[in-house]
Amino acid sequence: MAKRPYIVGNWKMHGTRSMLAEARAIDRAAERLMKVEVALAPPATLIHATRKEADLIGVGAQDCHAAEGGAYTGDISAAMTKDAGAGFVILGHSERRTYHQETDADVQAKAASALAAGLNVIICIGETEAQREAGEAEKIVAAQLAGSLPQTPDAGDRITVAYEPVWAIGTGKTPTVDDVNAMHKAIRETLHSVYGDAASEIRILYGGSVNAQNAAELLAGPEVGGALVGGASLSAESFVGIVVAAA
Ligand code: G2H
Repeated sequence: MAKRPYIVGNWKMHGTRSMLAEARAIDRAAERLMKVEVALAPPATLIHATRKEADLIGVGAQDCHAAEGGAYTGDISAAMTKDAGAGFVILGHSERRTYHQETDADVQAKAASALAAGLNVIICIGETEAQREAGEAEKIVAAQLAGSLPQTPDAGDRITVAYEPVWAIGTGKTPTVDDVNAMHKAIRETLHSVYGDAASEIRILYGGSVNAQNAAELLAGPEVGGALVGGASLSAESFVGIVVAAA
């Protein structure tokens, strides 16, 4: 059976406890919209409280460390993330790759650690504007994906991929629907080459300036399994609009 569309809110470095009202409202809407799998990734400081406030939606983290534990001041392991109430973790977001110099190998190690700790993973990949203009987008994304995927084919049903063109993140610019479809088809091919049949289980999300107005169009492609949403996930009203568009 085909999986439900998956709509994930990535709050990035936004939110204190006052934002829990938005999580509650999103949870209530999810109850009406069971055709869609809805999740939020608040900052680490709010994972536990969000899990307590929201019964129905998935709650996840935006990063974890690859090591099981040790002298890594300020970092949080996958097991700690799970213990805080997360069911999944977003890994390899372009903001982590840019501001924390995360490599594909780092993302792969984090993904292996997260799966071992019992977390599902959302692995992010995407090309820059210069790479797209040079006609290299599919090649770059395929290489990023192959280097970032954990070597665990039996975990296909616990892995999600998010295609987020770097130039579309928080900019209000989006690729054409045809470009999204072409990229998702290419990503599916890479997944099959790495995981074989298990790749069919993996949902491929689109991320980058998704909002309630453009969601229906961006989500309509045959290989688009949902959306990873940043700015528009910060208010329940706009995020629920995207969930409605996906239903
Ligand atoms: C892309 C996305 C969420 P936004 O980073 O991961 O953010 O929807 O604000 O472009």
